[in-house]
Amino acid sequence: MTTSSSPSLLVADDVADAIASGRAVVALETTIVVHGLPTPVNLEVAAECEAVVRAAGAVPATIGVVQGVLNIGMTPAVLERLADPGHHAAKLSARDLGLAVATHADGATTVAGTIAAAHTAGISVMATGGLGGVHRGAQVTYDESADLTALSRTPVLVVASGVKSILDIGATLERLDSLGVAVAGYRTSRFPGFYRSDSGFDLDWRVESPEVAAAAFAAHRLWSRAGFLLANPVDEERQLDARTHDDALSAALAHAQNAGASGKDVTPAVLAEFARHTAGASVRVNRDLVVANAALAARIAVALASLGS
Ligand code: PSU
Ligand code: MN
Repeated sequence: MTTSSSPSLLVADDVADAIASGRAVVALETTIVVHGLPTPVNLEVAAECEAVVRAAGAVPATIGVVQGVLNIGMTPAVLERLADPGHHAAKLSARDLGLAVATHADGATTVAGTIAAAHTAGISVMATGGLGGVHRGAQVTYDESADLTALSRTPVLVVASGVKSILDIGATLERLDSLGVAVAGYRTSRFPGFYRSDSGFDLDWRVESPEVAAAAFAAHRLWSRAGFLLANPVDEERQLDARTHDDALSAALAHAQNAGASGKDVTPAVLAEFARHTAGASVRVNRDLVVANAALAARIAVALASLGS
């Protein structure tokens, strides 16, 4: 059951109730489901994320645009329809939401699109796999994910396994610094590398518990309008081994370039080739880290709710 708050917005009843009573809610994105993971793993991961969020005592709010209506919380049937390749759902960053609504489009939200919608609805925690960032060669292409600028103006805590290893990680960390986004490692002093638990870059801050992460975010919000990136590394035993990772990375980057991928097609093209090159091993790691991030985000949302924040 869902309640229509306006003709272009549909907030699921359980999400609306939780927000109204100050209980924990975790926003989940849909780009990872529609454009990031292959079928049928994509829908399985989405269901697992919702399940681990509920198990931790929070309410999941999966966000996307369905026939021009921004859905905050959606049923598995609606998500399945959105993910159906026949529907050609668009990839929606924050700037695309108004256009998708006005043109009655179907679209999956990126981290940028998801936090814009979540914040407006009163949700302040989200989980994803890897945040978007500065692409390699951005000095020439200017390809820097709008996830970074969205985080710079949206006070939402995002749990991610760092940024995707296909990116220029050092440049991305510099941009997060310039943009005023708080960054901390969860039980690590090293920035995670998505498929690998350690990207090789140091972090200034680490937190050891969901309670401290929640307290840090609550304090951060007192004087900053920027977001907060909590970097949660994939389990070391579950990461992709270094050799497989590095081989797949060069192959995937070369493939995307030869295929002429540009703009919003770059990330999906590289991830798909990564999966092909590793015979699905990268998909298993991606699945593990996304589900772990959803579980951690839920514990932080619960801690934040108990702070009355
Ligand atoms: N995490 C994943 N897989 C993904 C993404 C995140 O494990 O596909 C998506 C998120 O929606 C993120 C987007 O916002 O990739 C970044 O896309 P781009 O580089 O085009 O900004
Ligand atoms: Mn881009």
